Amino acid sequence: MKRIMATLGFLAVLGLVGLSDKPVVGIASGDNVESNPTPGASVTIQTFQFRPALLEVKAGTRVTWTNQDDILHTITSGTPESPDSRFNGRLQGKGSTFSFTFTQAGTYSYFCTRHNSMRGQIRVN
Ligand SMILES: [Cu+2]
Repeated sequence: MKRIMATLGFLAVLGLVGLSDKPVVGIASGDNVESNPTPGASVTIQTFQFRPALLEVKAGTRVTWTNQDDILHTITSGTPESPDSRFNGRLQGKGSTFSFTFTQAGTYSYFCTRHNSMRGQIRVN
């Protein structure tokens, strides 16, 4: 029983530390204490396609795109019809990367400005 109380106290302290800083999604509940604070996910660009075209992540995830093509692609937020300038990465050639951290839930569309048929989405839960 003492051990349980100590654990609860420890979690309470963690909660206070989390609140003293800017609010962080996922710290409100003790259930998330063990989770990785900066989880990552990746999208590969290959033969003019984003893979996966739809990626689902939790809020706070840093997504990294890696270009496997030998030409320039961009990671531009929005759609060709209505870019929203949330992010805009340029991947010059093979091996270059771009990262963006999604902090708010929602569905984020992006595309390549050089090849408008290249489109992808990040769904943040
Ligand atoms: Cu492209």
